[in-house]
Amino acid sequence: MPETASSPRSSSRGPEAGVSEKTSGAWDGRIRGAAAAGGGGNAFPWSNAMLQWQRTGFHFQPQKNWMNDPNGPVYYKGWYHLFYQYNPDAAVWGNKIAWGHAASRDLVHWRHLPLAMVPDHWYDTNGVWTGSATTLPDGRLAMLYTGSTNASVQVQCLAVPADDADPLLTNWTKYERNPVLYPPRGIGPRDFRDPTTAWLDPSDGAWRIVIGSKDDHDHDHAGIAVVYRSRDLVHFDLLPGLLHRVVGTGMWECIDFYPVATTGGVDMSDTSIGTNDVLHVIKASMDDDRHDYYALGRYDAAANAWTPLDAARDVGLGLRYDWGNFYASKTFYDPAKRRRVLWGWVGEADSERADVSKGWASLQGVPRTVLLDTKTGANLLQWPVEEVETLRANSTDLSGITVDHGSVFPLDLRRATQLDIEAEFQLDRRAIAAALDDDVGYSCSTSGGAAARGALGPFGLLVLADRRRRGEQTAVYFYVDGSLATHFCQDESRSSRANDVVGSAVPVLEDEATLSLRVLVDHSIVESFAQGGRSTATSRVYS
Ligand code: DQQ
Repeated sequence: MPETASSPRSSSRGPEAGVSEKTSGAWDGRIRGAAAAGGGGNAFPWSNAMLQWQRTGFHFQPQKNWMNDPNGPVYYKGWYHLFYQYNPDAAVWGNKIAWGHAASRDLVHWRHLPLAMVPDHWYDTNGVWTGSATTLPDGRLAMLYTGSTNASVQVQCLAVPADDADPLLTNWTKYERNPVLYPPRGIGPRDFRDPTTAWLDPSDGAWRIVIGSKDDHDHDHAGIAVVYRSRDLVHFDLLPGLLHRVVGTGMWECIDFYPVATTGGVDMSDTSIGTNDVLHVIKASMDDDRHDYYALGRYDAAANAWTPLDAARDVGLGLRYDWGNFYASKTFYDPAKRRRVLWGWVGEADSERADVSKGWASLQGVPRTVLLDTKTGANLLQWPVEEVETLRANSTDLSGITVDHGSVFPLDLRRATQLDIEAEFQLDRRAIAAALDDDVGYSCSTSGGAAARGALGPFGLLVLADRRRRGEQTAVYFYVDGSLATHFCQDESRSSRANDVVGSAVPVLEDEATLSLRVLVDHSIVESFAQGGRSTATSRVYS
């Protein structure tokens, strides 16, 4: 870690950076870090100046108040649009949730725009909830979203831009005959929300959408995904059966469903492309544990069914987008750069009182490019969109650093509050042998975090580290256990109110000689990507 961010609350605070004192094992690695210039310009009049430093530079956040899920991300006439769940009145979630709106040319610099939709009809008076954008064959847009009605029934509604010629999509018109979909028989009126982007099924040229719910008829607490067919996004027919169902997972919010190329190509135009050379991802946001789980599988459109590649890693049982704070995410296809881009909501880990005090709550993670990892064939790769690299204002390269068992390597670099760090670690052969002799299994969450020592781990980086403030630090590290499984973890216990150690095992192939990390630090967020994006962890940090 070449530089570290520290709180500007005290200008005398001396930042420190380095490999953890608790680090064990030996590695020889290269570290490259760049201080990001960032968006800056935080002109909002703070209700609490002491908390101002927590505002981010390059992670999206509204100018004030509460935000949650990303909604309807889309590229339109040269602009990226991000809509989001927003409370215009307070820094807490409320029953008058509207759609905030911002637009960008590059996914990094954002222009805040007027609210796109507010709760102003009986069918969404309790909230204009989450929805998705669909680009029609002629280039126009349609937005499907969930309305929470005056009786708190969840219904699906349609809206379109008031002026298709406006690239900023400033005004939206709700369909006059909303809602277009009511909860079907057998589904709870409050368990039917968050329609996906629609795709055209090649077999009949009609649209399909997925909506999440839960099914507790057999007391098995199953999460489910239902599919509707429509010719006009106004009239919908429920398809027989379920796209998928997983016992024990509860309500599925914010389902995402999209193809990834098995050939490694990036041009995954949309879900309409058919099933050759693709796998399909189902992502569900689990209301029970508030994490985003995904699984890879095969989609049989004719049978209206999706089957996981690996039943042991079905939706909700195995893979997560992020092992930290990341929820209600949504992807969109970017036709300008022929890539799929993921947004995810990063909530606060502090108290509601602190949020009210600082006058805002929540961030979005950096937009991430999503691809199938064709080397493993078993997971996705997530990586910050390339535009993030344009923020690198200056950089420092360090290489050939050797850190022995238990040592710390302080990186005496300039102070910065925004960092983009890339680090590579090469393991020492003797340490590998010692790990085999010495070690047993490991779990990020239960094995003692960065404070525990094994033969080959933890080793990694300390960010937002300040030795003078009682060891304030966030450890981003690897741990190789006795079966040589590699774990990627982020220890929040000395920096965040959440007090967790988050992470998971990360696949490392036999021919891979190095372990790699990319860590984005942006004032009060640490967002980390391990081994090229096979695993990620996002933490909110409050020193
Ligand atoms: N947030 C929205 C819902 C969604 C939930 C309401 C997920 O549509 O299910 O703000 O965070």
